[in-house]
Amino acid sequence: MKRIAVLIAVLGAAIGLMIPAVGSSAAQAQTVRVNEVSYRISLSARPKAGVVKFVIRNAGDDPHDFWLRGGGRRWKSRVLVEGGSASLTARLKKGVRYTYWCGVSDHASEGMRGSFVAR
Ligand SMILES: [Cu+2]
Repeated sequence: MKRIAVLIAVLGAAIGLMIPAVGSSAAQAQTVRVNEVSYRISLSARPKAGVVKFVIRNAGDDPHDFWLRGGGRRWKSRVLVEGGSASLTARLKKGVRYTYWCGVSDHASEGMRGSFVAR
């Protein structure tokens, strides 16, 4: 009988540990698709505050990468060849303006840049 009580206690603890994992930020992460063509970057949605997974796709003919900066932090993807993709995950702060751009050659000044405020 004592053994059963211990087993129930262990199971209870295990379930208790699992419940926060289900509701964690990973489960709530937004996915924002980033489409890059020469010379434009478009986001599928305006990113909200919290954990955001940017899925970047180079749909153009030239190499492109993706940089993101704001709130004292900076993220960058590797350079993607034509048809390439990558992802980066960032935790965005509410009310902070983030800027994004392609860092290859003069692509940013050609129009591959933008910004948003995380709400
Ligand atoms: Cu580019």
